[in-house]
Amino acid sequence: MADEDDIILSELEDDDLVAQMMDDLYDGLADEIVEGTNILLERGWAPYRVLTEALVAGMTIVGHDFRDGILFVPEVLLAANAMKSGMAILKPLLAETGAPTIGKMVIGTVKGDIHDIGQNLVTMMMEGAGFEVKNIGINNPVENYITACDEFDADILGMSALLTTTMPYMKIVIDQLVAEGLRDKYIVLVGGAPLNEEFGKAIGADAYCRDAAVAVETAKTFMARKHNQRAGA
Ligand code: B1M
Repeated sequence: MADEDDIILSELEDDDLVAQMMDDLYDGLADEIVEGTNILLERGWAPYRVLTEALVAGMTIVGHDFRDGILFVPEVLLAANAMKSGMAILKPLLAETGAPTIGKMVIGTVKGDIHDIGQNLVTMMMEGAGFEVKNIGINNPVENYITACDEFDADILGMSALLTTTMPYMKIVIDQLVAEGLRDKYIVLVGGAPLNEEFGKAIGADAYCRDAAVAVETAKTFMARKHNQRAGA
């Protein structure tokens, strides 16, 4: 759009720049997000503030509109990609400044299933919300989950399945956690188009997450409970 081309990000006041970045994130404009992120950092914003007030806040709007059927997968992937471009700048700086990590999650698609678009979206949204995520990809047998959770010292185990034939494999993973005495060590979240809440309960997961925005909110809720339990112990 001609009007948009006329906007010079570096000439905007902080509030207007952040609002513009949210629009640009919504529109999946990665170059503009990189520019806006660098401008805020140059103006002395802490990396964590840029992440939360510009990128995460923008992605929250995207997540809501995705949930409400206003945005669709291609747009959301572009927005997520734009967010990743900003996050790539912030990631090393956040590590330096020790911004708080909300929690650590291992996520992967179960054995026999190669769909990964949804779980990649969940990964990006979780990272954007302040979680550390180890994404172990597709077609994961139970050993992959258990090894990754152990090595990564995960709080949360996330599983994705898109096929009615592969979703039962989630129960195999959970049963193995129980057999090894590990079930209570991890918050188990499951997701994927053919699942529902009843299925999540039936296989012994802590929660079913309808979409990436719900996954973030659910993970935050469970992590808060975990911290409260520790504090009360
Ligand atoms: Co496939 N496929 N596919 N496919 N495919 C489906 C799933 C299907 C519903 C299409 C259809 O027939 N209508 C159907 C399944 C039918 C069923 O089981 N009931 C199907 C089939 C049959 C197959 C094959 C068997 C086809 C064949 O070969 N004959 C085959 C299986 C391969 C295998 O896995 N072994 C197959 C292959 C493929 C492609 C490779 C071509 C491709 C995948 C590419 C890729 O992922 N890299 C593909 C695609 C793209 C689809 C559809 C069209 C789209 C899936 C998708 O990416 N959705 C799909 C139809 C559909 O779902 N409408 C279909 C977008 C994504 C953002 O949504 O993954 O649901 P979703 O993720 C959401 C939530 O579910 C949730 O958050 C995400 C973001 O909001 N979520 C989680 C997901 N995982 C989570 C984990 C969490 C939390 C939330 O953990 C905490």
